Amino acid sequence: MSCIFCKIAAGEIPSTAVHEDARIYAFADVNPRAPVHILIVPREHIGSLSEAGAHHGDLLGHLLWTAAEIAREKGLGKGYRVVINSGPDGGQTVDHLHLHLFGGRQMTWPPG
Ligand code: DGP
Repeated sequence: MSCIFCKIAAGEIPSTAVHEDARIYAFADVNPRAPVHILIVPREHIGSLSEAGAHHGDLLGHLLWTAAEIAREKGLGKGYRVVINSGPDGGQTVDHLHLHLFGGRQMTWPPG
């Protein structure tokens, strides 16, 4: 297993846990771009959103719902942003599907 997010989700590499259950793990981003910047990953290795299959629909929904749940726990009542970078043009740098949850400041649009 060489994937860094697989190792983080398995506890083999230290991280600051925010939330976890049998299917997913959420932790603080090492290079935060907002006062709240959390990564939410499936424990199952899925390389990117484009590699997710129809059978992952429930898992994808659970990842999104968990982002909203963490946002509530973090008091992000004024709003937040959830981002999935997919592939090189999408800006994905770690090849394990992950959601970014950003909050605690005004977001700008369009993203870069
Ligand atoms: P992306 O560019 O969408 O693939 O985002 C990858 C994010 O992962 C980036 O914001 C930095 C974060 N990251 C990379 N390596 C580590 C790590 O070892 N620990 C933590 N906590 N975050 C990491």
